[in-house]
Amino acid sequence: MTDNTMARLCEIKVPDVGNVPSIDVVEVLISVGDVIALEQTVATLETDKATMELPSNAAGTVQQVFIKPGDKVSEGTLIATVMTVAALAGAEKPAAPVSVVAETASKALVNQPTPVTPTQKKEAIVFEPVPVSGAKAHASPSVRLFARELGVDISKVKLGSGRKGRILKDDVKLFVKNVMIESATATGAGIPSIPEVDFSVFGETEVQKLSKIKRLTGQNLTRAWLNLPMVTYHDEADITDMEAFRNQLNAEKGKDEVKITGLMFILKALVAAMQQFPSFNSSLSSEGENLILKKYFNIGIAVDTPNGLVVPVLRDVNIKSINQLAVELAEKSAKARLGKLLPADMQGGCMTVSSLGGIGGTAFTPIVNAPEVAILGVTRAKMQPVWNGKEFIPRLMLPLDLTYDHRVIDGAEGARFMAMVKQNLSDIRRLLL
Ligand code: CAO
Repeated sequence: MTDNTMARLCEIKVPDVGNVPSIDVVEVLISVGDVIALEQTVATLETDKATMELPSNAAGTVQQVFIKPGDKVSEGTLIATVMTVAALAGAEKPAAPVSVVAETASKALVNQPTPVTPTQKKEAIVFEPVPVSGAKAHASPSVRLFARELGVDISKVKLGSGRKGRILKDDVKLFVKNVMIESATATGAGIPSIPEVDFSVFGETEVQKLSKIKRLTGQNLTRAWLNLPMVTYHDEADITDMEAFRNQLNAEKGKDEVKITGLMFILKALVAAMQQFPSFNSSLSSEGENLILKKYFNIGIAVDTPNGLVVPVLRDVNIKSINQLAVELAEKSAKARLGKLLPADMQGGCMTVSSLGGIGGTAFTPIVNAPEVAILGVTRAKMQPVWNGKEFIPRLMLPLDLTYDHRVIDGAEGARFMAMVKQNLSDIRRLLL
């Protein structure tokens, strides 16, 4: 029967590195008391030709460390001693540069695998990276040095693109680039700031603090403006028939019932077009390589409030009736104007509609509510003479402004999408299809 109650003191030594007389210790990655795993890198060594990571061939608790950065070592130099416990000793790698120098019986360690007797066979240092357990970053000293020179905490570089997740120089560069983009987006860094002017020199002034909503909206809009290459496409929809139907519906409503505005039809026309053009119902992944397509149809509505612009979201617009949407928007915009919207009321939007039609306008260029990819702006409908091939006839024309993220939507797709929204509004029977 095997004695399975052993704890063993193992030496980790510099193995055969192929006739290199002097090797620099660049980094020591273990300290006394550390519990280390089999094959965990214990030190990084460097010759004038290569960098090497010295793996531990024993799992256990570090008892002593005999080297420090800057030391010179060579084949056979003692690096550290590790007390292996029986359970971990079973995980020892036989052909390892670790030799057993002592054995102590421990009756406490029972029912553990039999320790493997290490062989005397010497192995060249493993040049390939080995996964490092714990928080230690997996990178060569030259990459660590490069990161240090740039002031980068290498443990923050999560994704190594090298073999087995090793962090390469390019990963550090990408990390720095992303941090710079993020901070530029948050603060406008890198963009010359507008010089401060003392306006009181020219006349009386008053300083008014921006509301929290205005400040947050400002940040979001700046972020979208700086990040998204946006295009705005303008067109007009003939809503003469829709308007006649809307007036008829409202005439049938009781005094206390919520009236239907054109916006409800716009929402329906928009969602019907989004169903045909899924890229309008998407978001770009943060690294910009994937499109996340949404299978739900929630539309944000920009609502003007005394404290600033807020965007409550109407959920599942595709399955709600025009009347339901009218009631819901009335409730949400009332809540918005009283400052009572909850964060959940403003989350989960797929696309936004910004309607200034109740106020006026002929066109504007709304800013996409990123990470959405498009926004539809609406201004005031007006009667216009429209040529029908024989004569000018009066038609009620609704100006529409579609801004989209050009990384996701190209110009032709934008124009086709707008054509479908127009078609749906001009003949609302299409919304039944
Ligand atoms: N053309 C002509 N008339 C229009 C119209 C249009 N495009 N849009 C609305 N109207 C009319 C409505 O029919 C209504 O008329 P009645 O009083 O005769 O019924 C009136 O204008 C007021 O409508 P409304 O604005 O109250 O309702 P709505 O459903 O059209 O819009 C809401 C609701 C919440 C979007 C709107 O009140 C609002 O806050 N708009 C501002 C959005 C905004 O600030 N956007 C800018 C963001 S970008 O900085």
